[in-house]
Amino acid sequence: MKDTEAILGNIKQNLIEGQTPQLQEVVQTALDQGVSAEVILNQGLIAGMGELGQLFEKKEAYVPELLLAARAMTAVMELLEPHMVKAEAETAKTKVVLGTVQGDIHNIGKDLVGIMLKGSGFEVIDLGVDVPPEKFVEAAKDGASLVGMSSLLTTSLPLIKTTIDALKEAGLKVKTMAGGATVTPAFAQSAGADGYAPKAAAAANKAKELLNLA
Ligand code: B1M
Repeated sequence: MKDTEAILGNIKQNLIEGQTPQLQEVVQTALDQGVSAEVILNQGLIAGMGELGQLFEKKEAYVPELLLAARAMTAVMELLEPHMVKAEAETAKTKVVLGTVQGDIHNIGKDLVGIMLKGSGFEVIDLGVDVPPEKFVEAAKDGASLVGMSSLLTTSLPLIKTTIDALKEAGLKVKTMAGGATVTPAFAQSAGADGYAPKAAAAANKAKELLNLA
């Protein structure tokens, strides 16, 4: 237990310092010692990102540090992904279009949602970041059952509604789901989203619920 706490502290520290090789090493050690990918992710990496976000707010960390941390996190997510992916037959071939809305380049939460959706067996079409509404619409036309939108900025929040409106105007009968640090359940509802999820794992469950696959 003490060892796990120490290792999680080490993970947080290396993430905050943006030390990619060291972070990869300590995450691999944690996995080898039997610490679950979920604990590493939630109590190590996401907790570390949260602390870094607070330092950024207090002007004790700056954009370059955030970028280094994001790069380190993306690198170790590759190590964690195989431990998080457990395909489930009932969702196979159900297509989900996913992206971070226009004006927003934060990708980590969206990538995690993608990993969890794939882990639940969905086929994920990841459009990346800064995705304009028309790109969501184009991708959704190709047989998607659900469109997932991520937003981390107050300034990009309105683009969730714009995107949902564009999907409706195109006559697409897809379900929609929104999430990300600035999205609240009330906002998601007011934007016309069919669903909201606070976390990546919850997003996979919500997707199944919305599509009656749960
Ligand atoms: Co930015 N940033 N950032 N940033 N950044 C935040 C979001 C901020 C809260 C920091 C702060 O001030 N405390 C703040 C936003 C404030 C606001 O608008 N209310 C902010 C700001 C202001 C900015 C800039 C404007 C800074 C500047 O340039 N002056 C700028 C904007 C750039 C742009 O997008 N146009 C900017 C830039 C950046 C970097 C590029 C440097 C970097 C991102 C790099 C990258 O993604 N590759 C960055 C980072 C790293 C952060 C913080 C520190 C961490 C974000 C993160 O990855 N979190 C962030 C502070 C914070 O969040 N505490 C911050 C970890 C991730 C796992 O969490 O994405 O929330 P999150 O995802 C969660 C859930 O929200 C959920 O699942 C995930 C986990 O389970 N979820 C979904 C996410 N998407 C979902 C979708 C779903 C369902 C659930 O359904 C579809």
